[in-house]
Amino acid sequence: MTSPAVIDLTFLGVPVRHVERLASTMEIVARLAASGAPEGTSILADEQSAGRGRAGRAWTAPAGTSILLSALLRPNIPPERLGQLSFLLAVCVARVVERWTGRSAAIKWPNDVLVDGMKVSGVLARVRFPDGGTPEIVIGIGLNVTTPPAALPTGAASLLCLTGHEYDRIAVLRDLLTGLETMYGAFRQGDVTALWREATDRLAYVGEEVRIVEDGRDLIGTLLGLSPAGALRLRLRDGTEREVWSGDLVRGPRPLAT
Ligand code: BT5
Repeated sequence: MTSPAVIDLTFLGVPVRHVERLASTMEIVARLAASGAPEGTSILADEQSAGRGRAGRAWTAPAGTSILLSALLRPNIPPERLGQLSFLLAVCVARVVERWTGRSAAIKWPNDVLVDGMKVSGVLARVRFPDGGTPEIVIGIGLNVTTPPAALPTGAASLLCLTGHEYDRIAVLRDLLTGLETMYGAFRQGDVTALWREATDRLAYVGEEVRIVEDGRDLIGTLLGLSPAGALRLRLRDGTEREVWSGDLVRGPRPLAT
């Protein structure tokens, strides 16, 4: 890891550390958390050599073209409310994408921000209960800002791809951090009704038949929405309703191409 520099940004009152290159911001913030770092500790990287998604997948981004951020939260809230957090993060990112591109941004369960079906951002929230009490959460946000189309995976887009404009990554990040602080204040106070309504309104593929894939098992149903606790609500083909907590959503009932 190159040594961290402080940039002119704070998150929850703590200066954001800026690192040119590291393995994964998730890993470094988790390590700082384990050594007692305060809430708000955050790292922005220009480049990751082992950027992570969920379930062992990779997050890839050419150097200096995207927001690669992790931050530490220690909310003193009951564990059953934590399931909402990744959607609330996605709402913050969706708002930023809309503000900077003028395009509508949707949330694909469980953690993608899409414009016209293309993935512009992915968010993560890794939760631990180190002392059995207050949760320790490392959030991760990858947002493609000035990534050229040819450098993106299939089905992905950046702010630049969406508008053709150049962007100041730090200005976009400043806007994102302000939104995250406001959202987190509401989340800590249990005052998320409006944010939750927005998460539900932004949910992609509502009313469509989708396939949820997890560990090779498929569940097909019509997407009904989100439960108040953060599960995906599906109506299965036999008419029963099911709440789903994890997996990958594939649009349409067809099997995945191999
Ligand atoms: C996610 O996982 O979408 C969460 C990604 C979180 C990344 C941030 S970057 C800062 C922090 N540090 C980390 O190491 N991670 C977090 P998932 O739903 O599993 O999606 C992963 C999939 O997204 C990959 O398998 C690719 O198909 C796709 N993908 C990879 N890089 C992408 C990119 N730059 N833009 C759009 N899609 C991408």
